[in-house]
Amino acid sequence: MRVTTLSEFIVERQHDFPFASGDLTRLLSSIQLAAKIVNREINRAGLATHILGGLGQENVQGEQQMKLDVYANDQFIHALRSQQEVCGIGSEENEGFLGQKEGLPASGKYIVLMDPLDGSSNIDVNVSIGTIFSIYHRVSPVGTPVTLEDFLQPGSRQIAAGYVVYGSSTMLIYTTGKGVNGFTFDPAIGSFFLSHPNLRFPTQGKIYSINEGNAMQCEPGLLAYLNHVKQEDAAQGRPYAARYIGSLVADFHRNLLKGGIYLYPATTKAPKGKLRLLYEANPLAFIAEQAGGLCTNGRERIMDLTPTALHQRVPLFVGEKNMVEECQQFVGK
Ligand code: P6P
Repeated sequence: MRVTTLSEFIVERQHDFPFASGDLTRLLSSIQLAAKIVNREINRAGLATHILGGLGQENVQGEQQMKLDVYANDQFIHALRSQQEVCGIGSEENEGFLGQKEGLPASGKYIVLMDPLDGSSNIDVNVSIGTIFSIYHRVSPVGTPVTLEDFLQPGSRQIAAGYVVYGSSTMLIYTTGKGVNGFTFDPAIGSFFLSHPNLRFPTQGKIYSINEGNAMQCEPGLLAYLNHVKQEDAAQGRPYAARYIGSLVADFHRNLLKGGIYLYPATTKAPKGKLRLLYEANPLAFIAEQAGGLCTNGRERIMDLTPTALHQRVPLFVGEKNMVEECQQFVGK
């Protein structure tokens, strides 16, 4: 029997949204198209020197903007705008949200938050990178200009979230609140195929992912946890394995498939953590919980937090349920 394509899967599952008139289907399909286009450029990046290396300018985060960052941002914005379902976009690459001034229709029912190319500093060393996206119904009336309030919704109100990991193969993983499904891209056919149906964390993970170079800047409880995971205890599967790629989507994806926890705690240099609540923590939290895992900021459930700013940072503890609960015994006290 032929394997289901992502396009077929999206249409098959649209009955999960009894009131949707196919608009979420069209929205997800536009994300799929942009992912294919970005994937092609990433694969050519080694050859297409015009697209490698920095633009010599900084993005709103003050980070060196790689040309592929800008290219990916443009492609996702263009694809989302063309479907006319989205009234607003918040992106890591744009200081303010995009709305009707940028050609998005006030008639759109959805807003999208995205990190179009996370981990882009890894591009020129050929390490896997990713796109992360998060979708909400707007809260302001359809037909009116999109507002900041539409973007500052708690993660628990997401209607869909996903990521693309551009690695040895390119995969798109997403949830609409009915489980997590993974699709692998076949470049020979130009389609994503359902390769990882109903993804769930393995029951007891053994991998921990953290930049241990920051350990001396973290709270004592975290140092105690990092000591704990290194202690020999065969019954509990310790010492755990340290795995850290430095590319959030790649680290998260490996931990989802193999069983692990990803930690980016508050440090003295980054007192609110480094990662972004709206377009990194919340979408990964939605996926993690749908896959049987947990996601906190060390104290509270990430998806319960009410955002106050588009680019706000949070500490991130995300992964297999038992590992996050074990870590919580040490941190956040
Ligand atoms: P550090 C990449 O810049 C990123 O945003 C994530 O993809 C990654 O997990 C993290 O930062 C790495 O940060 O401080 O360990 O280099």
